[in-house]
Amino acid sequence: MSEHKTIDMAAIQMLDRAKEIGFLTTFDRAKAQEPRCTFGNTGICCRICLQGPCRILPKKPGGNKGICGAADYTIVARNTVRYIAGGAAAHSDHGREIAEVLLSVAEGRVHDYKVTDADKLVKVAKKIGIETEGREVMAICKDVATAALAEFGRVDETKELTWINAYTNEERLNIWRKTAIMPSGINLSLAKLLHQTHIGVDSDPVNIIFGGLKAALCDIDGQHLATDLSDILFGTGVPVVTEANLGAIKEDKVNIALHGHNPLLSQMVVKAAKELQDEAKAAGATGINLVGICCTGNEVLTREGVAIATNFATQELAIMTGAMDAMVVDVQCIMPTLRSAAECFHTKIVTTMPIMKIPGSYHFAFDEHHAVDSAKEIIRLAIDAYKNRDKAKVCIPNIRNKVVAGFTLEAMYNIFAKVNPENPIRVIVDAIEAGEIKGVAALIGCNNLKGTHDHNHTTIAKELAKNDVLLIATGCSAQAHALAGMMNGDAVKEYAGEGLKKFYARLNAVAGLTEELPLMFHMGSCVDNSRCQDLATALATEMGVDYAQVPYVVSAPEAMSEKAVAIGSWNVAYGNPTHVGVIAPTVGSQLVNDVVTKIAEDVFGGFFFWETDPVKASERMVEILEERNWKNAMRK
Ligand code: SF4
Ligand code: MSK
Repeated sequence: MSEHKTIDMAAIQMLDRAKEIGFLTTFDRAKAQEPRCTFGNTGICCRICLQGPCRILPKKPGGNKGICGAADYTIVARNTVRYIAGGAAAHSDHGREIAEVLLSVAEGRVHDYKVTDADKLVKVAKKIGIETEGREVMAICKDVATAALAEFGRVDETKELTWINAYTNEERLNIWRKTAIMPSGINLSLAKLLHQTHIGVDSDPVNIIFGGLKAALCDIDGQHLATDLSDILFGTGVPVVTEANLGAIKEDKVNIALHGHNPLLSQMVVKAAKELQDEAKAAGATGINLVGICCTGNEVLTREGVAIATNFATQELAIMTGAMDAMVVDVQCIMPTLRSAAECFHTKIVTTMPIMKIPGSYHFAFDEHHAVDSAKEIIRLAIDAYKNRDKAKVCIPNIRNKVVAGFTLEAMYNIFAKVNPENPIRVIVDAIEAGEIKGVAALIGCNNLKGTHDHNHTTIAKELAKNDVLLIATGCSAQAHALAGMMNGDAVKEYAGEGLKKFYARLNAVAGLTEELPLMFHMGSCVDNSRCQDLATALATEMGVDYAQVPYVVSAPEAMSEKAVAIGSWNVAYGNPTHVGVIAPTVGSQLVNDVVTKIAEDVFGGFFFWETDPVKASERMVEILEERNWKNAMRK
């Protein structure tokens, strides 16, 4: 029985199928890891040098420190910030790749890409201080791409990162300057953090954590430029209506899943699929059907309306349908076992990035000069695979839910502007001031099989909505809500409190959309957490208060990846209370745990809290929203 593993009925069907055919999924592997090692689980296992692993063994003489003398607080702090370094490297490298392509566009070196949203280009250029008046689009484009690339290699520590400097309120920047966490260059800060945490360097846990926060600010910088430049290249999303869950895979079509994070090639697959529909028909299918998994899925959902197949924990199960002809993966959150799952069927796994290969899969190296050609080759591979599909093995759960998504901040403002054309963000602030909604919660992050798949995500969303909290969502959290049928207007009727219902009714009356607004605004992929923070910045600015007084909370109900640690950390540095629904590996040191859950609030106004029970976590989030000090601060 698979019920306790996931709340997703389609996944339950596919887990039973996997069992029938003897394929061991991530759910089986998670079980095999129990019981967990207490040292690793609490963060007091150090493997930073070859003398290790060292564990903290307080009862043994000499065992209360590592061989080099590192205490529990040093080990826990180092382990934690190395997660941040990994996450920030992943997000910012994603941003750098987009910037490289944008520069190639500006210099006329590529033909498959172009500036799709010139308004966004000008908006970003103005924001980061690039002259736009009377200039050619391509000249502005070159300056923006060059400014983005300069974020990585800057070594002059008297300079500051351009993006966070431009998109963050001055008061907050001053807090970062005072605490010496304002970064100058992304590569420099990440290299310094790895240096700082090498054996025999920093043993001061607070200093190590502050080094980690500097890296976390590199993470949001890389995310923000990734979002901005992707919008410039591929367009800024507008509301779309589509569907989610494994029922979005179509028996009569050539099915291709787009999975990972970087939209550079997947956007080209979307383009090429439109052109090659006839080839699919010639092979006996009725056409090509694209579906998304993880954040590449969110990118093509937001801009192209591509349906969501599933999220992180259940990616292998998309193959268990027997109807997935190809899965195209780029970087991050891709399970190496996809290839073994594919071996049970006819599915082709296609890797596309030089740093991400899976033995035995097909590799089409991404090349910006021939991206559409590669995309076409990939689609033809899928069409060939379709011809070999064993119809007897096809078993697609008949579960799909309506999804209304595509809510970039610009798209949200377009709707709010129908109520308040001069000042769209006032629409949320008015609702908060009137007590109609208690505030805003950003539901973000991954799946973590230490709990039941998607249970924390969906329970927290329902509880907060019931308490009149306006919800925004990104990443696999957004996908969890979509899979569960909560990302549409019916969910507002079913789960929202009276205040939130009134708020939505007012917007629906003027929005002019074909569908009612959903229970949560899907703001995009993991890097699009930058859009969520821009919303928080707009609220702080409009309310005339510091971030730490805004009724805004963040929750990563099933956090898993290093990137999630980085995102949570910059949220805390911004002053945002941040819930994590798994126990973090900081608990092995009371000191470090107190720093991130208590002392952080004194310094930044933001803090972490760990709560695995989603109902208790929601209650705490509602309390936090009610405790936020915006009323007093606004009166001053
Ligand atoms: Fe052990 Fe110190 Fe090496 Fe860590 S750095 S593995 S605590 S000797
Ligand atoms: S994909 S980082 S599991 S959200 Fe962005 Fe999902 Fe987390 Fe990956």
